[in-house]
Amino acid sequence: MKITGVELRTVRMPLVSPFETSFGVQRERLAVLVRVVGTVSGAAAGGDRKGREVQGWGECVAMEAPLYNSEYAAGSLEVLRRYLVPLLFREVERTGGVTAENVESVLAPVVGHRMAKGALEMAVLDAQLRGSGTSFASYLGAVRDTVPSGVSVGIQPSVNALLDVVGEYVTQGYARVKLKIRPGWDVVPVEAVRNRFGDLLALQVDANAAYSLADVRTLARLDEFDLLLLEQPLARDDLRQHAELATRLRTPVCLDESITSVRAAADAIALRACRVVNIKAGRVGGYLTARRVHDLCLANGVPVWCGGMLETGLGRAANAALAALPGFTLPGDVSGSDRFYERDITEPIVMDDGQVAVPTGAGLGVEPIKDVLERFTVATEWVQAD
Ligand code: NPQ
Ligand code: MG
Repeated sequence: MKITGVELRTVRMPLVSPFETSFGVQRERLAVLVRVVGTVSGAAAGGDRKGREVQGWGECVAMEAPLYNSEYAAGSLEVLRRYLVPLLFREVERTGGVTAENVESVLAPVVGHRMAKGALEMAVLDAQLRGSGTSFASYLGAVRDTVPSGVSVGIQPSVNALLDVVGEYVTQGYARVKLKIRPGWDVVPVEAVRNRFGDLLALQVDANAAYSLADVRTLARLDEFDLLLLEQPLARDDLRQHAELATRLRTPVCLDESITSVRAAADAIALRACRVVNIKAGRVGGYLTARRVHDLCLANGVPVWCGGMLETGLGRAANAALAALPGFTLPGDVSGSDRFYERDITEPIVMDDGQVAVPTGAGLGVEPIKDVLERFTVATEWVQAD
């Protein structure tokens, strides 16, 4: 497609309740959205020589502050406006167009900033697929039309509060519960949840890198609670220590923050640093790379599941499509929009009977609702070819 303009929009959405993790408490979701506007020609336009207008949406999952990883919303916005979008325009000028499949190589001169790159690739892919009438799911290779829906439960003020919150999600029918843990909030709350809800509850925990190898004894105490997995216990850049820890635990170790690329996933598997992989498209630079991480894990017999970054309906729709690939054998953090938002910017993604439907429409299959989008928008700018 030819790209004529890119809109960068910042939205600020209140969360239904504070979300606390080992790195802090979030009360709002600030997100950068990317809208790519362009034209498609030839076969994709049904033989229309002049080209047909298309647009596509992307969502950058970087948080407002660099707490989950080094990226942060204002930094993503700056790198998009100043480097990434201009690289795309230069490519269009040089070759007459871009495809989602070559966005990664076009953006490769910029080091890092995978979440920003992933958002731009997602927008180009959405536009391309809307142009050809193909859904994200069908393009990525989905094999299911619904995906099991898990929920991530933040650190609570007390164990009683935690039991109430988990009870609510269990009643709603979530297929799996993930508890956020940190030193001082681990064995006691996990034991309480296991005792209250019984052995049949699919339960796992996420430490967001809050422990060190000195905590092996505490982490090993979690073994008795039959957890599906322990997510990212140690530092993001320490595969070796994760491998060491894994030999001391019965609970499978899963990596999230550490898996920043196909190469990182290959290293983690080769080093036996994890037995399960959390895939987040933004963290690895987009849905195309996410699919390659999936393919690698599937080939190595490593189960994967789809992580979540408090996405709006746009990212949530794309995640549902990704989670429908064959290697996603564990429920993901693909919950209903109402888990985080009173009002989503798209038609809400709905959890029903523990499942989320995979969108079937062209591209993402969902679109922002104009007045809702405007209500949450705090800044908009256009980047145009010079
Ligand atoms: C995780 N998410 O798996 C992340 C981390 C996370 C659903 O547990 C604002 C925006 C707050 C993104 C808090 C879940 C966030 C965020 C936590 C992502 O590690
Ligand atoms: Mg995580």
